[in-house]
Amino acid sequence: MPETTITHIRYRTVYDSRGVETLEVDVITEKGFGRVAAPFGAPGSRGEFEAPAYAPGGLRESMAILEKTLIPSLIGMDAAEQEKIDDILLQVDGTPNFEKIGGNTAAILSTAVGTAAADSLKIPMFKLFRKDEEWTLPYPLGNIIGGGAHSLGPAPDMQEHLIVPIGAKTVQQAIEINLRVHDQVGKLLERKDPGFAGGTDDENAWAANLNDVEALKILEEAADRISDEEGVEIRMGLDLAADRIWDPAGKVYKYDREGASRTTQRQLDFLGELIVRFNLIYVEDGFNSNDYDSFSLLNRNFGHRCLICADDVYASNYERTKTGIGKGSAGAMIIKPNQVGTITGAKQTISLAQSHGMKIILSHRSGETPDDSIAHLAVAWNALMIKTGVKGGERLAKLNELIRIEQAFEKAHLIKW
Ligand code: 2PG
Ligand code: MG
Repeated sequence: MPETTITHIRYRTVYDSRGVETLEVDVITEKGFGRVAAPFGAPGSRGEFEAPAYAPGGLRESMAILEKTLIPSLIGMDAAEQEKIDDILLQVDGTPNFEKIGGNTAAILSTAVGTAAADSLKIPMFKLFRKDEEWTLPYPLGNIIGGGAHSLGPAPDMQEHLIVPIGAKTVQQAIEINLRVHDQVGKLLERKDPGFAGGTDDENAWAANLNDVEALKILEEAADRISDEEGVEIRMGLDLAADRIWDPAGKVYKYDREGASRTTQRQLDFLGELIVRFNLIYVEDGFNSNDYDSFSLLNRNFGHRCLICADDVYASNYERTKTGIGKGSAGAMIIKPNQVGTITGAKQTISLAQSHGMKIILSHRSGETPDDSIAHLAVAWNALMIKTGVKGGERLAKLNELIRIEQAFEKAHLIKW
C-alpha cells in the first residue's frame, strides 16, 4: 500500500479564535497525518455567494454526513491524488457549491488530505502543488485598524485599514514592518484619543473610535514614520466589505460612524478621492457584491495605480470570477479555500484569474485557527499577497510558516511586486 493511502479519518468540534465551535478533521495515511480545523467568516461579512459553511441543518448535520458518507468514501483513497479526492467530495455533495455538506466540511477534508499527503511524502505542502525549483513568497497584507462587522461599539464603517510593505526585501522584514506599524498606530491612538483602552477586533486590528478618513490619516502617519526608519516603501489599502454598509432599500452605502450616506455614484467618487489622497494601492469590495458594473468603473479609472480587489463579489467562485473577468471588474481577487470548498476548486479559479493577468491574494477568515495551510497554498499558487492579520497566534501561525519557508529554501523569495 502506498504511504499516502488514507487509513483513518477522525473528527471533532473545537473552538476558533472567536471562541465559536468549529469542525476539525484528522486525516491519517499509512505514513502521515494532516489536521485542519475550519475558519469562519463573521456574520455580516461572509459573502452571499460563497459556499454555505455547513449542511442546512448546521454543524451537527455535517458531522453526521461525515460519519455516514464522507469518511467511508475516502478511506482507502490515495491522499496524493488531490483532484480525485476533491471530485468525491463534489459527488457526495451533488451541488456545485457544497450546499449539502457545507464549504467548511469540504475545505477541511480537502486541505487535511493535502497536508497528510505532504507529511507522508516528507515534503512541505507547497511542494506537493508546485513542482518548480524556485518559489515566490507573498507580501503580507496587514490589517491594522478594524471596523465594520469585525468590531463592537463605535469603530470605522469600513472593515479593514490595511498596509503592505511593498519595498521589503524579505518576508521576515515585511512581517516585522507590519508589526511595527501596528505598534506605532497603537501609540498614536493612545496619544490622540483619551478614551482609547487598547481594544482590538476579531483579527487583532485596533478597534478605534474613528471614522474611515481619520483612521487612514493615523495609519498614514504611522506608516510614514516606520517607512522612514526602515527605508522601505509602505502602501495602504482598504477592505470595505461593502455588503454590510449597503442599504438595498434606500440604494445607499450607509456610514453610521461618519454619519453619511452615499449613493453608488458618490461611493465611486469617494473611493477615487481616497485612492488619490492616500495613494492607496489596494481597495477590496468597494461595492456590494451584486454590483459588478461599479467595480468595473472603479477598475477602469484607477486600476492602473491601485489594485481593485474582488472578495465577496467573486466569492472564490469560478463562474462569478468568469463573469467579473468579462466585465473587467477587478485586477485582483481574494481566495478563501472555504468559500469554494476544495483545493482543486480554488486552483481552477486561480488559474482562470491568473490567465487573465489578475493578482491573487490568499486570505484567512476573521474567525481563525492555528492552521498554516494558506501560507503553503499562497506559495504554491504564486499569490501576490497573503491576508492574515498582523498579530495573534492564529494569524502569526501563517506568517511564521512563511518565514520558515524563506529560511529553509534558498530559492524561495518575495514575489516581484
Ligand atoms: C474579509 C474576511 C477576512 P470574514 O472580508 O476579507 O478579513 O472577513 O472572514 O469575516 O468574511
Ligand atoms: Mg473581504
